[in-house]
Amino acid sequence: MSYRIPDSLIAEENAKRAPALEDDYAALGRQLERRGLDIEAITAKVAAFAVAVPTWGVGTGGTRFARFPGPGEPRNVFDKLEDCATIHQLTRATPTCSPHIPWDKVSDTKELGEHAKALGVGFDAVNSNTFQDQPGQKLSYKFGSLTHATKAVRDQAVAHNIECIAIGEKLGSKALTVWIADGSNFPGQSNLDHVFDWYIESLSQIYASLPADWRVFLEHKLYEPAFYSTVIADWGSSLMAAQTLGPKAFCLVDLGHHAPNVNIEQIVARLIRAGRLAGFHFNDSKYGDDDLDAGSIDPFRLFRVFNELVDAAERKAPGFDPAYMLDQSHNVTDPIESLMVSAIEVQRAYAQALAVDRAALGAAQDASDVMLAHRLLKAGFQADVSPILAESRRRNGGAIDPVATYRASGYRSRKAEERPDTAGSSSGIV
Ligand code: RM4
Ligand code: MN
Ligand code: MN
Repeated sequence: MSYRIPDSLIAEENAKRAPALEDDYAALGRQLERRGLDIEAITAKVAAFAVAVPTWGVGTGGTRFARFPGPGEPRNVFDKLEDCATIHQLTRATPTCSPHIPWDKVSDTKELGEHAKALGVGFDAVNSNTFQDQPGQKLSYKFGSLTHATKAVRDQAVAHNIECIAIGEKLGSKALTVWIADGSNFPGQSNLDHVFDWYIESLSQIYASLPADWRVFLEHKLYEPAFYSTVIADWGSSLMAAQTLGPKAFCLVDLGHHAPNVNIEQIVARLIRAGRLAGFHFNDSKYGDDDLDAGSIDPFRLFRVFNELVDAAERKAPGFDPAYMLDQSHNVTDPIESLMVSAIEVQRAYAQALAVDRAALGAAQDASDVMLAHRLLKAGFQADVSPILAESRRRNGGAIDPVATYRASGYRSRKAEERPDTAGSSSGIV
């Protein structure tokens, strides 16, 4: 039987921290009340908020230069799900995980579903992978996949996506996320117009295979691995494709997939307006698609994104139902710690956005009172909502301090004993 953190340890750890939390929560409640905000209403919303974890995130990631795996790396998707379950056990913020096929492909999908069920985790969107060649694969994706100039390669990539849907159906997923690396490295390498036609042609076939209650998430990315042009490089291309495909196609925003300084929150606002926001892959970045931990570099940007989301939820924007997921690479930290902290940072941005006095903000905007509007928005960002996050975890049965509790449990060293064979691990993005 593999090690799980006992609930009694969480209770013991929480008992140590409860008096300070109660103090801080009461003080924050009074502070918010002076601004006309009800702490209990915010806590209830935060407690109901969930963000999915990517199965590939629990393995140590790396760069094109090296990967430095830590002890007790998950060796396969069964181990990965255990780690995902631990993240949820402590944070109560990550009830689902998002599989990547074929990285997580197993011979018996039913067994995988049962394993997840026993661990208390569900499945979020399934991610297809046509950006690598797999051992024994018939045709190569070196020059593209869904938009390859050769029809047989496009057909192979379409078939892979349809297989992902079939696997996802068995696991209880309701969405397919498609990110392709297709693009070009040299001007003249490909016809910028034809590749879009092929994208639509291939995606239409995938779309036709979607079960009635499924959605397809189109993920755009500016560059990398193609360095001159990428077929679905931006939200404009993504939206054109989604609108051409039909009502089950939505545009996914990965925070790392934009040019530096782009106003991502405005992109989010536009996609909400079009009724086509699929959701997010949260991470942070400094230079490009750095896949750094969500909220570690620019928490204010994360807050600004959530400001749009809370605004949309409050005005009941039609079709607004975003899926939240983390998508990042942990090169120098324990992935479990990184994912727990990142999930909390995403919740923090949400709580801060809920701590904006929206009626006052609207009035200041209507009166063109620039400084007041800015200060009202900033008041949400500047509120230290940590007690709300801790209290919502505690109420849901999680840890007041997930990282401290995780370290106290010795989970990682237990896994190092249980999972001796790390040499062949394929987890983590390299
Ligand atoms: C890509 C993109 C996809 C993810 C892969 C691993 O840059 O973000 O969502 O599946 O990385
Ligand atoms: Mn992504
Ligand atoms: Mn990415």
